[in-house]
Amino acid sequence: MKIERIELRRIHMPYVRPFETSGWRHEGSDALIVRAEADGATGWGESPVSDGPWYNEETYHTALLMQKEFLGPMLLEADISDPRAVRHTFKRVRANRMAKAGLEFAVWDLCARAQNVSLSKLLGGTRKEVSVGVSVPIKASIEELLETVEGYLADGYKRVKIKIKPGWDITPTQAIRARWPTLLLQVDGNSIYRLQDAAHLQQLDQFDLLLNEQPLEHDDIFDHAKLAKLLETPICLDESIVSPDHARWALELKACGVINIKPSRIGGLADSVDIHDICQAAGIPVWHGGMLETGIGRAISVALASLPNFTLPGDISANNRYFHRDIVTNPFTLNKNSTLSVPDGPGHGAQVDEAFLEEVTVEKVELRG
Ligand code: OSB
Ligand code: MG
Repeated sequence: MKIERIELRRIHMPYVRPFETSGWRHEGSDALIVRAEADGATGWGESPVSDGPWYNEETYHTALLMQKEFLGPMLLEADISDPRAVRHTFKRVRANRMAKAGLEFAVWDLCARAQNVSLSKLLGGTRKEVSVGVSVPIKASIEELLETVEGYLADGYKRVKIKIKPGWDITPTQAIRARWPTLLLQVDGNSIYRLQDAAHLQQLDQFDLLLNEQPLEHDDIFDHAKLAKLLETPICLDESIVSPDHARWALELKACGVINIKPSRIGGLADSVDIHDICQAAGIPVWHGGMLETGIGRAISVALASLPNFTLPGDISANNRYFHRDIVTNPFTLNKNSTLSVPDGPGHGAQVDEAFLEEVTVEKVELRG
């Protein structure tokens, strides 16, 4: 099968609330939305990039440029009957994984729809529901943090992650733990600490956390292995794991006890499934991270998280935790047991609201085979 047409859009869509981490603050989504067409079928993907290279090296400018000048033309040349082969089509291009992922997702969706199967099924998913939690940004005060967490618990979320940084780590964690002694709780520093901070991070061990996510450098595995020996709380790697090889290296070095899988960070679903399998064989649990995706990326996440070794709750909250109005007509809603239901219709299942997508589009590029 050959792709005949690719449409790339940069959108801007405000979040319900600003999202702040140790390194950046965002008021809304600046994702790239990908539409791919072949033989009368359409597939949708998303590159959850932003205005700056804060999480990884990509931005909406670089990702759109890579898609327009290199990746899109390569895809239009390729035979796309097997979505697992897209990574080989893109192999000559170094890094730029979010740019690759948005296109690869659209091909998976297109192929699943063409075969009339769900994306979950095509990926090897086994679950009908996936467990989810909520990622809580850095707040201006402990009072505001506790109020926010209370709101999410009232919504039905049963696992909370808080963003931390020096000066906003021990105190907020302690405050949440004091108020909710048995809550499933974890922290994420987004690469703000150094190995010399080990003694400081040891203070978090007293709060019975599920994991401590990516404390050290975005590209580090070596120092995380040293830190892991000094902490009781399992280290979870996010930023550092960008390929199956990185996962293998991290496991061999014992740099982490858990891996966060985000298919956009890894450059696509095929490599994400490989990382899932590597971890499963090693007895290491994985969970599905999030990049505050729109309804398109969210449906892709839910499909991937339906694979068996996703045994910890994902950062895949319901659409209304992110957007008052999303670009899909069938948003996910939270089930009573803190889960989202896995769609069983063809493709990833997100029904795109094309009129609203047009309204939030800032820039549009068309490529033809
Ligand atoms: O580090 O997990 C992260 C959002 C943007 C970039 C990086 C991260 C996050 C989150 C949000 O934690 C997770 C979500 O999508 O709800
Ligand atoms: Mg993270």
